[in-house]
Amino acid sequence: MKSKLLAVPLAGIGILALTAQKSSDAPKKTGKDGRKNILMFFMDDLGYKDTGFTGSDFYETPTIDSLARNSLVFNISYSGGANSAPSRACLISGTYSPRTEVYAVFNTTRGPKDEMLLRAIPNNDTLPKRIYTIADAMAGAGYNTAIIGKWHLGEKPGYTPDKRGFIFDNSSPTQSNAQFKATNDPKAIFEETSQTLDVINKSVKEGKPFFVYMAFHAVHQQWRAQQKYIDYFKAKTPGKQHNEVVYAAMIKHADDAIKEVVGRLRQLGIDKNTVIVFTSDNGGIPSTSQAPLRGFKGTFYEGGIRVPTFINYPGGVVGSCNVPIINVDYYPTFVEIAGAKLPKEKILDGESLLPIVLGKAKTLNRESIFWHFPGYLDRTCPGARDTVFRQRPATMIRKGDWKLILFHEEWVLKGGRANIDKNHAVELYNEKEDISEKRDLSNVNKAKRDELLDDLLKWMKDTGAKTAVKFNDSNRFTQKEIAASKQKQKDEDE
Ligand SMILES: [Ca+2]
Repeated sequence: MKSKLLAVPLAGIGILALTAQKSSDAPKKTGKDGRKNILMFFMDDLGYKDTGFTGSDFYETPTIDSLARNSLVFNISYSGGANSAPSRACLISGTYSPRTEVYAVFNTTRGPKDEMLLRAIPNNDTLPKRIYTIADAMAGAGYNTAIIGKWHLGEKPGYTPDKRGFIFDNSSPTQSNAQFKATNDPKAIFEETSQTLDVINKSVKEGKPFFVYMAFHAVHQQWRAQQKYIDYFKAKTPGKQHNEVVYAAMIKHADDAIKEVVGRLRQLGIDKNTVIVFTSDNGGIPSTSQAPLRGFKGTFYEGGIRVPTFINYPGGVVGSCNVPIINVDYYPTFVEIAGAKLPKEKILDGESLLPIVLGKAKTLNRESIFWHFPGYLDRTCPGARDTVFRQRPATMIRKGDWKLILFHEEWVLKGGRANIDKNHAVELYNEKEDISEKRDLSNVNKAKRDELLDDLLKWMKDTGAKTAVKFNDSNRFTQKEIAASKQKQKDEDE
């Protein structure tokens, strides 16, 4: 992790950097080779309902809303995981969780171990080195690649962004309260803005297109905001749904940052040649209502994984789209925009959104999208299925309007498919008619249940998705582990 803008020496990133360097030998203004720049605003914990364009009645996001009005808004947009690291692993790898085995923040055994009915599958806390990242692909295509902000996919040597395809590594750990007191810069929003502008300016000077991944630390806890905005929202009439003053102020700061960056694109004359993507890493937290969505960050109900999203493609489609998308789709989308080539063995689980964005297609070719979480996530929340965990081991499929959740405990311990009518191993929802996921239809529409279950089991087999396993004498938790697991967990970054 680097605290200042740093051009990584070519030797440090090997062949990819050499390729990138070579393609820019002839100086040209950014984007003048006909390829679009890509600027991704990636929020942390911003829930689906937390922007103006998705319906907040208190938070203010005028710049984001204005961009959204001139963009293609994806109404059914999902994060790849229900919290930070697994979701980011999907985004950066372009693959589903079974292929990265990044399932959790910290570990897959969070919470009281004597409440866990299965032994969870171990977690990768770094993105495996074999993965050719989205930044590798974009750098290989001659783009300036930059990360600003939160990485969360490994800080060990060899795993930092500068070794994973990002030519400019401005990533940094979570911003502390102490730093805010010293700088009055909430969650380092404005420092990150300045770093983003530096990379954009540098790319224009170098004549290279850029892929800038601006991964805000905002709007994650701990909430910070400048006093003037706190005062402003204190004086504002609370909404019926939202009324969190400091959170509102912090969101407004993020909106200001985006205003500054977008303004710079216009000043530099590259706004018509820059694709802007806005989204979040996971759903919101319980302090900020996501109604009518069920659940919050950490759960695989809609409140945990549905995120506000738009793609602003100059000359592309303006409006909204109800095709379900997921963050593994950005990798192939960006690769197509860049005309990048991938290694033959590279697997991508997503599908390029570009045909939809350009108005050449109304739908995608794939039928379904998937999530896999073979672990336990502590601290239950409103809407969760469970009174102890936010999430127990599960695998999910969304196909058309339908979503099926397979719960591994009931599946493994209560007779699996043979006992499916009685063991509560699956829940089935029609998201179009029941966005709040109140009516489990698994025993009402058995044909649909079986269809989705067939597809889900096939996907698990195809991707090698591991299921949490039954305890036996050798894999039981020790009394010491069980005691340790009951210590109160502090509110740590995830
Ligand atoms: Ca997050």
